[in-house]
Amino acid sequence: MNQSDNLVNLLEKKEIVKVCGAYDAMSAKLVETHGFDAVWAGSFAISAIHNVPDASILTMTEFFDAASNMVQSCQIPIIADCDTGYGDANNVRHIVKKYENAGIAGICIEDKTFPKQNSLLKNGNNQLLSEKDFVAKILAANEAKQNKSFSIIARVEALISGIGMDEALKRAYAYEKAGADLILIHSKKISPEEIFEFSESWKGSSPLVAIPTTYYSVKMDELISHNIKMVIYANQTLRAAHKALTNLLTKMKDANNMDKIQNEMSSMDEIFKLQEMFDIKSQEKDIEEKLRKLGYIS
Ligand code: SPV
Ligand code: MG
Repeated sequence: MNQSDNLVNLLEKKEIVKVCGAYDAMSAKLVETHGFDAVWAGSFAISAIHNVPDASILTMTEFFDAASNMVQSCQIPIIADCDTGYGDANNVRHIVKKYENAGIAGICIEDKTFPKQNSLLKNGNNQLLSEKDFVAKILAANEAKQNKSFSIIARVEALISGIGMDEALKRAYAYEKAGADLILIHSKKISPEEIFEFSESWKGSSPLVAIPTTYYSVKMDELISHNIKMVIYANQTLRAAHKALTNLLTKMKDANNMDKIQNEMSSMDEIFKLQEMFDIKSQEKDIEEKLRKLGYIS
């Protein structure tokens, strides 16, 4: 079964699909080994590891490469955050083909203008694209996908831009009608109230997605009882990695030896295990055996 089908199955079977953000193949693998359902290849985290702003600075190619590397290292679905779709409906048509062919399970596009800025930036630019132009992107995405399971997530930024609940709902219905498979309703409030108000008003059939970064105290059972079908923990892994490195480097800089930092790092063996270094030996043996059978080794 391909990963698009897998993601659709998860949405059908699970009360809530738990997605965790990653920024490269290793962090994606760790997300998988810790039991999450899917990986979010987020633009904030991927921009951060290139040390550039999450402001449409990296190109589609760089985001695509990051998500593709995750596909190579994982068995669980990868959901690619494609910002505004890197252009207009023509660009979206192209990325759907490219991402679907690469084994990515689905893409998320948001209804802001290009270049976008991260939605959680204080005083950031959150100008909305017209509903019509975003609907055109969703229509193009739908036409381009080969497998109907490939998920098109339409991200509604009306609450982020401050334009209000009515506009958020109106747009969500329009995006569903145009063929969006899921609706991501984003908020930068510290309480989940506006997300719950949205989900209680929502009469559409597309599952709802939430990213509780600012309203992090929200409980899983509250999300479930408020009709949220997918939760994305978008950037915690990136922020934890940043903090761990900062702490370690602070200690290392003035240390006379490395005794005190040993407990702050994973062992070489743990990394060897993750990167399947131990398999190299058995693979070499296997090839040796085959070479012997072919008469190259006596
Ligand atoms: C991301 O993780 O890149 C997102 C979510 O798009 S947010 O940072 O909240 O905009
Ligand atoms: Mg993003």
